[in-house]
Amino acid sequence: MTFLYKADPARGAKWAARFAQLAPELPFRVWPDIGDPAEIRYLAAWTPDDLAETLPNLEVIFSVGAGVDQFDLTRVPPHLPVVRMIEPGIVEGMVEYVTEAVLAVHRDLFDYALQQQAQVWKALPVRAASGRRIGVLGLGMLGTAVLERLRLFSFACAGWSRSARQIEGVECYAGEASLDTFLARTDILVCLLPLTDATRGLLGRRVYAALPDGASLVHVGRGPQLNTSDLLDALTSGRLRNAVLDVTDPEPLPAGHPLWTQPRVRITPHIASATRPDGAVDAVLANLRRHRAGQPMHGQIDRTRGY
Ligand code: NDP
Ligand code: OXD
Repeated sequence: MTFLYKADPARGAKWAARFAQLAPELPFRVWPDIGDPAEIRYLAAWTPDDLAETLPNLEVIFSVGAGVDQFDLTRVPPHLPVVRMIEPGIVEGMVEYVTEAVLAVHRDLFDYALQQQAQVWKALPVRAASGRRIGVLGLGMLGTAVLERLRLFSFACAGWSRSARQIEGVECYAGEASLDTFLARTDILVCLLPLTDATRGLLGRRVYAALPDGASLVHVGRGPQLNTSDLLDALTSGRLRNAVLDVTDPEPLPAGHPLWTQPRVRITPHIASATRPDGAVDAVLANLRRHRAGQPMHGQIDRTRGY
């Protein structure tokens, strides 16, 4: 019975050390050194490629990330549970990133960066946080944690999800029919949706048109949710004021892409948050204990929903 890891090898070495410490009885291998394929019961991967089809005794596949959209689920036999990563490091990193981005927009740091380039010393009016409306697309593990932190600054917080949610201090909207109402009350829109057929291209003309004039975007979901040419149009026309993009389509964003030189766009290379190896191994081992006890694992995805 072996655990196979197939993702970044440097992180793999850290997983191996934690496994050796906490589960020495479970042999741990890093792809491509897979040993006897029949021995592999558990796989953790960013992209499993053909492994789910070719390992005869595989019982569970773990994603090393919070999302599973990078998996080709048509190549994962239907009986295999697919489990995404739920561990505290991902949440902490995302809360830090989005809080900084929202505060940067709120406190006009894009404007001050432009003023600095032009050597202009000019104070802009300060708006109270309670008068700034934050809207988060996606009220899952990450969207909820981000809103819980943003509420502490007294921002007017709202969120949108597929099914109805209740979060203290957050105006919750659910379903397609409420999207325009949610957008119309949002000054800073944060995207924390998983990539599915329903969310691909969602951040496009229709969303930008429904936001108030001069709204800003913080995109930390997945690149293909963003319609880049609609975003460029919205920024050029002034409909959207600023965009903070941690994810783009394609990734990496190629040199010469027009987004690189937009004065009101800030780009980071998909680093908003990352799984931390120790937390990841702890989460995986806890799930293996649940799996062996016949209990549901935390983060098992629903393939019909795609997340
Ligand atoms: P969850 O699965 O916990 O939450 C997803 C949320 O999105 C849920 O509230 C869900 O609604 C909502 N949702 C899904 N589809 C729709 C839809 N069609 N319409 C409305 N709401 C929808 O995910 P996480 O919070 O853990 O992560 C979200 C995403 O963040 C990940 O999938 C990944 O793409 C991205 N991510 C980005 C990182 C980065 O570094 N940039 C790092 C980690 C994650 P409901 O509550 O009804 O199910
Ligand atoms: C993730 C990511 O899904 O890194 O964890 O984007």
